[in-house]
Amino acid sequence: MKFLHCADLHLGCPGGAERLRAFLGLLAFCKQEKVEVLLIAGDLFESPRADERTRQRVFSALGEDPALCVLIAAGNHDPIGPGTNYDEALPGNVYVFPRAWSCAEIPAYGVRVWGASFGADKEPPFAVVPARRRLTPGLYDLGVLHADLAADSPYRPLTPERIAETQVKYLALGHIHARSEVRRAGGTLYAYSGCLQGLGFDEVGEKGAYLGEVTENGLSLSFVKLCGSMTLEKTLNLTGCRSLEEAARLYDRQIGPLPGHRLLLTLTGAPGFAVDGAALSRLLSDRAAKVRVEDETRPEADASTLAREDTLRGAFVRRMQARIAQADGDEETARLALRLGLAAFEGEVRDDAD
Ligand SMILES: [Mn+2]
Repeated sequence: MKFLHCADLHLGCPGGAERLRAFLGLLAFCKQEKVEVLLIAGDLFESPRADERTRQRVFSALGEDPALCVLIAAGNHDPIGPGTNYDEALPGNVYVFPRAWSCAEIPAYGVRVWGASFGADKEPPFAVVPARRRLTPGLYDLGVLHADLAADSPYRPLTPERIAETQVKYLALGHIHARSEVRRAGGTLYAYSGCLQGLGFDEVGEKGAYLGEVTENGLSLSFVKLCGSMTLEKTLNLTGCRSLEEAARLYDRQIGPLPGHRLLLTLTGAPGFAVDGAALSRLLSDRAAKVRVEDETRPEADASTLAREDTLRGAFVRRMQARIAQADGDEETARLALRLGLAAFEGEVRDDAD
């Protein structure tokens, strides 16, 4: 039995066409990989009642393959209740959990899925795990829940102890947009899949879903990337650079183009010019779909100060200064060697290496 765990799709938000594309891509992946159970751990929609067009699009896509069982544990953005996204006739293969922790059995796939929905934009911790009597024996227990592992959270705080009490084999969590590794509490594995498609600079890296497969050997889990664009964090050390243009050339040599993605570039080191982050992001604007530059550079150290250091670097600077003094016409080359050497010290040699 194959299942896919996703969460926090936030469909129906302004500028969310890319999110809808990622969602449709996820359903295409389910079809291609013959996924049987899709667990959506909340915040499928951005709001309790998304616009008509988005809702129709989403539910008709979810209902397209009747062999795919879709189980939704609604979140704080899209709680269940009168007048909400889920208060209407849904496709027959789509099930939305009530507010209380309960289960849906799918004997055809040998699985039983436990879950609970948000009934409002906040939820207290869920109280009890119901006893399992009168349940069909031999089914594999999964869980799906929108919850927060922070103890004082208003969004259904959850502890590892409570997770263990659910006694499910895998608990699919939603709410936190950065995915977690798979962790264990008692006999239960659990993870946040993270959101499916990042939109801003604060949602960094690959986004996707957890793919699970249950065989006679047990459960295997792997993360699959399903997002379109990503925010990619890169660092550029500008020590030795004398101008913005030189910094842009260094970027092209060390990092290169990132078409379609968002570039979050942190500048470090001690450049020999006044860094203007906004001007550099304009200069690099065609290297990525969006560029943001964070300036963490520090003023260039004065060579005469460095020369007084009782370190390997100090010795290097003293020797290079002597060379510059003797250069006789080719001073520029010797100065460049000094700058590159200092950059190398920052990258590979500790200041206290002596
Ligand atoms: Mn949420």
